[in-house]
Amino acid sequence: MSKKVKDFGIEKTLRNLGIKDENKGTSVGGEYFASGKMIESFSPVDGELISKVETSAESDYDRVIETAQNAFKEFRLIPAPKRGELVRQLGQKLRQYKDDLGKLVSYEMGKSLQEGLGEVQEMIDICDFAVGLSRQLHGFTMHSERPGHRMYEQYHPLGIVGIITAFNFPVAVWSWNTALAWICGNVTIWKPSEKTPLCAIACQNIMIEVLKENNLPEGISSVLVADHEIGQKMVDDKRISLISFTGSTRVGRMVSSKVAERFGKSILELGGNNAIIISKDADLDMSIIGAVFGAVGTAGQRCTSTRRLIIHESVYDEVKNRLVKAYGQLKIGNPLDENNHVGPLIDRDAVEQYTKSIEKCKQEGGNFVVEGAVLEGEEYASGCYVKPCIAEVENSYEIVQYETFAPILYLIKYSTLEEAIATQNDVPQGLSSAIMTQNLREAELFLSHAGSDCGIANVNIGTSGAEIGGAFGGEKETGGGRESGSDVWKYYMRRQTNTINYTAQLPLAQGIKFDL
Ligand code: UN1
Repeated sequence: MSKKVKDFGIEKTLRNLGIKDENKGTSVGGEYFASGKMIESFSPVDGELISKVETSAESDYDRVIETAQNAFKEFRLIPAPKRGELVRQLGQKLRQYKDDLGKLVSYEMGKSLQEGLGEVQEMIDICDFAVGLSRQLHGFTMHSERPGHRMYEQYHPLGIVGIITAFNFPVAVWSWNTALAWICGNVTIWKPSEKTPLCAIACQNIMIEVLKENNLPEGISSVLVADHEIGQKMVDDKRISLISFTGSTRVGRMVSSKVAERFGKSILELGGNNAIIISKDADLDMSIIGAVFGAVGTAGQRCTSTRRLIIHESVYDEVKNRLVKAYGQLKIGNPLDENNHVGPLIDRDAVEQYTKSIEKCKQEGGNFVVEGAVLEGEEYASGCYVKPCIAEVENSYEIVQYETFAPILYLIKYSTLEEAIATQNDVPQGLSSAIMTQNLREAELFLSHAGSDCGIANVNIGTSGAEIGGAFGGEKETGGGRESGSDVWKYYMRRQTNTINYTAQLPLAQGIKFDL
């Protein structure tokens, strides 16, 4: 750990969260084991080795599945509000560990400390949400067409829920899935990103405390720190009823077809290519803040990051000039230092993607009004720090159609709102979208059937920072899945329709006669 980062108390944080110098990456609850290869987690903040993790091998995999299957038999019989109590206790622990976990997220993943803490807050919020929900897993009742019959529907747990997550939200996405999966009576197996294994071990350690304090069976919460081959096994495994996958469209396409082939269920949260339309009637002060935070927050590595600004021609130059000015004031550096706005990218591969995308954009004719650069010097020794940049482009450029996970913001000019909406929709992805306007007609058109085709459409806020209470996810190549709030819990259960005859006759439906 570099001397400068040491001052931020990371060593104590690791100790508090139970991270050792060498960790085993498979856990079925209290016990950790592993017999796979060793991986190392380096911090993009200072390039230092944080700790090592022995990954799960194939032989570990079956043990995890079997333990989970056994745990499910017991767990499904615990009443839902009691399972909610378990999630309530997890929420309490997360409050207790918020500072440490937020700091670890920041140090291992590279997002700002504020955003790391915000991510843990999302975990707390989804726990609270799930606790209430544990008493509201309602089905409908309906009137039977036959006399003396009662019809209703109920929801049952699925079994094992497999959760495969990305590096960019290394803790929150686990909690969105687990909090709902658990109140619904499922057990979970988590395969986190290999880029952020320590965040996963920290979460599991917190959950282990809850399981132990409640004397609950191992296998309710399992973790597999493993490579993509184990991920592939999960996807192909009939014993896993639901796969919740967050990641690239390329991998998501494969997950989707493989899970469908075995008639499993999947929730896919894949790439985004999110735009803000800045109208002639926009409040420009708000628009600039929303656009800059959306584009450079988490160094442009959120699925919901703002990648495109579609700006009305009458305010285009003003918006452009103000953005250039705002970008000039951005402080880039150690994300644990709250004076900085932008931290590093996750690793050097991401830096290469950033550089390549800039080159490609230039080749296609992009005009950079804020140039990009890979930063050098002592503070940037990890090699992962880049300068957020802005280019004027056409929406049709190949690079603009593609999601680069980096702070590159594209500017596009429009003259009519219909044209702006068409441009906003004219990308393969459909996660988040926004319009900045004070004009009711424009706002409503944007939200209408003729408006945004995304899973999330906002008015006068940016594209990122969705609250957990809504359903989160998107359309088209974003995969169509929904996570976290609203009635998303239904994805984690199987629906059953029940008809009960309380008469001494057996009338058949549809008026059919069958007398013997
Ligand atoms: C993601 O990037 O995968 O809306 C999730 C947001 C966050 C979640 C992003 N609440 O930006």
